Parts: sequence; structure tokens; C-alpha cells
Amino acid sequence: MAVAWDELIEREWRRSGPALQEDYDHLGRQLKRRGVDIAAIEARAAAFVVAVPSWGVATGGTRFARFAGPGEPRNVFEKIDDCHVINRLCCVTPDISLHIPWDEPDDPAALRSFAAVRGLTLGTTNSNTFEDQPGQAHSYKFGSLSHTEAAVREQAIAHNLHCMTLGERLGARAHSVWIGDGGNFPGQQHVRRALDRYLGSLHAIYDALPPGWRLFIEHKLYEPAFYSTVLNDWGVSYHCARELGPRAFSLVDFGHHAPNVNIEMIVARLIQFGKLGGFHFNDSQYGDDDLDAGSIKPFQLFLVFNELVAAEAEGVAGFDPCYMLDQSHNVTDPLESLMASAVEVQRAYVQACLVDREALDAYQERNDALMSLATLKQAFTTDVAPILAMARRARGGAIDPVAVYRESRYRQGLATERPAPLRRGAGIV
Ligand code: PSV
Ligand code: MN
Repeated sequence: MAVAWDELIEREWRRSGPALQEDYDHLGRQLKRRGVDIAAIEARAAAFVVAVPSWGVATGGTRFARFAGPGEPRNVFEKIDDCHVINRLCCVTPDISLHIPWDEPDDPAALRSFAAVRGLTLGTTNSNTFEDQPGQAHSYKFGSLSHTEAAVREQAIAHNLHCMTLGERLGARAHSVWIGDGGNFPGQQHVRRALDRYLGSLHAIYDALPPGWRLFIEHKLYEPAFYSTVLNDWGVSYHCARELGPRAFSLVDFGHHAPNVNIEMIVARLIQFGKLGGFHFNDSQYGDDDLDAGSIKPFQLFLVFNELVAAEAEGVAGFDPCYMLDQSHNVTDPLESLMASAVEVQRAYVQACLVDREALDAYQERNDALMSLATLKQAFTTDVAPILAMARRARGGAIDPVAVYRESRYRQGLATERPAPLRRGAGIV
């Protein structure tokens, strides 16, 4: 769908630019009183990147139903077109996380340049051994990398090796593994043997990791297995990443923890142990709800970034986390949700950049609990929206990405351009 983005964005600037400039200047004066240079913060905001998941641009679903939206992407090229719109407007998502075989291209070089001309990279491959593909020799019904039968494990390993070979041709730099392996019933699995088998399979994948690549492993406490999972928590993930070697890291998906788990503590520990690979950002109220990042617990998101920015500031050796969204958009336009979520993640980062670290250190040393929290709250309650908007503006993006997107009528145009039969049935992604 061809849209005159430059024109729309300029029109928005004429309409909203003067008010934004006023807000920005006012915030600049406020921050100056706190000893903070707004231009330096804006530069950090502009350098921030969070990848979008290719599987997030189509409408998601629950176990019960999927309510498809108009103009859904029908192939990986259309997904990349949609990802381009997201980045065009919010200027924070130049990278895409691909899912194989859902995004398997016939011609990887063509896909890579299709993305490149849109200013996008395909940084991470994700394997899929949690469902069966047509014609597949062995079923994953009872597991994949940890399956009791060697032939199933070998098939799952081969799929991961294929993802990485493909990824090399796409210019990817990391491979991410999430498995659905686990048990529904007490006694169904010998839990220690299952983990041993998983680790054995991962060793084979790790050994084939292309030069310069990182391997991310993603834990999850339940679902689709409802009693036990093989990589059930960050401790097991850390153990596996350590067993595998220096290029294996734990990936933290926000939704993959029990309610009330202190995720920022997990993040801090993984940083401390040199094994934080990155994130799948989303939000949740109950389980792995895959809601939009920052929609339910924005303070938690900020506290995670507080740990990340502190590690950055302290120059923790090897600290280089990869930021990705991983959400399921069931009741919103997925592009709007992804834009809003990318901005929420960037907002939390920028707020964390405003923490007065010297003051916080001093309060911590004096055991002043109240003022320690107040220092964090001062940063968290600062409305950084003008900084984010100016960072977008400087890079040709929109002041209000969702508003410009709606004005463009991109979705309405797709509805006729991409006629698709309603895909019935449930599904997480
Ligand atoms: C399933 O929980 C899941 O959302 C995992 O978080 C993976 O990252 C994602 O699917 C894609 O495989
Ligand atoms: Mn995930």
C-alpha cells in the first residue's frame, strides 16, 4: 500500500510541532535544573532499538478463537512491508525477528534485500519445534529437543541447524530457541532425564552456531505443557547457558514467569552472572497473556530498565542484551499495538536514563529506603514524551505514530489489496 508518509508527517509537524517544541523546551529547562542535558538524553532515545516479531504483525488468537483483522499479511514479504510502516513512523524498530518455517523464504537473498531497501535487518531466527509441519517424519506431540526418542530429537536439532544456515544468508546474528516440551501430568516425564536430553540436543545446536552468533534460550514455566516444562525457569536456563558455553545466553520473556515474580531481580542476577541474552517484551495480568508492553505494569518495565541502564553505566563486561517484542494482538490492530509497545519500551529506557545514579548510590549506602525509592520515582514520573517525539522527528518519524498511521488509512488500503479467506481456528500466534 503506497502512502505519502513524508507528506503526512510534515502535515502533522505543521499541526503539532509548535506545541511539541514548547513542551520540549520546558522539559529541557526542568531537566537542566536537575543537571541533565536533554539533548544527551534525546541522543540515547534515538539510538535505542527494539526488534519486532514477524509473527506479531498478524492478529493473534487465544485457545478459543482468532478474530482475523482486515488486510493481514499473507507472506513474509507482506509482513516486512508492515514492519516497515512501524519503523517508518516510530523509528525505533529497524530489526525483525523471524520465525521458521512460518517465514521460510524461497530466496533468502531476495528477502534480505527486500528488507534492506526498507532500512530493515533480520537479526534473529526463531525455530519452531512446538508444532508439526506437513509431511514431517516425526511428531512433536510428546516433545522435540528433549523427546525420549533420538530420532525426534535429531529431527528437531536438524531444524535448528537449518534455521541458522538460513539465518546466515539473511544476515542474522542470533538464534533463539523456545520449546513447548514438558508434561501435563505428574509422573509423565522423568524430569531430570528430560533436561539431560534437552541439553544434549542444545549442545549439538550450539556446536553449529555460526561465527559471531549468539544462542538464546527461553524459559517458560507452563504452556503448552500444563504440569511441568523442561526449561521451567531462569535458574535452569542459566545452568544450561553456562553448560553450553560463552555464546549461549538466557532470554527473558516477561510473560514466562509465575505471577508476582520479581523480574527485575532475575534480570539483575543474569547480568551479574554474564548470561543475559535479551528480552521478549510484553505484559500480562495472569499468565503468558502476551499483552502490549507497558500496558499493565509500566513500573515493572521501568525497574527492569533501571537494572539495564545501571549495568550500561557501570560498564559491566559482556553486557549487550538484545531487545525484542513478543506479543499477541487479539483485539487491536497489530501494527498499532507494535508501535505503541515499541514506544513504551523506549519510554522505560529513557526514564531509566534519568535516574540520578549518584544520588541513588548515596541513599543506598546510607540505607535510606524512602529516598532511594523517591529517586527512582522522580525518573519514572518524568513525562519524557517530548523527548521521544523529538527523537522520532529528527529521524523523519511521526510525533504521534498511531495518529499518523490512522490518518494514512494504511489498514483500509490493505483490506482491498490483501483479500484473504478468513483463517478460522484458534492459535497463540
Ligand atoms: C510461546 O510462549 C511464545 O510466545 C514464546 O514466547 C516464543 O518466544 C514465541 O512463542 C515464538 O516462538
Ligand atoms: Mn517469547
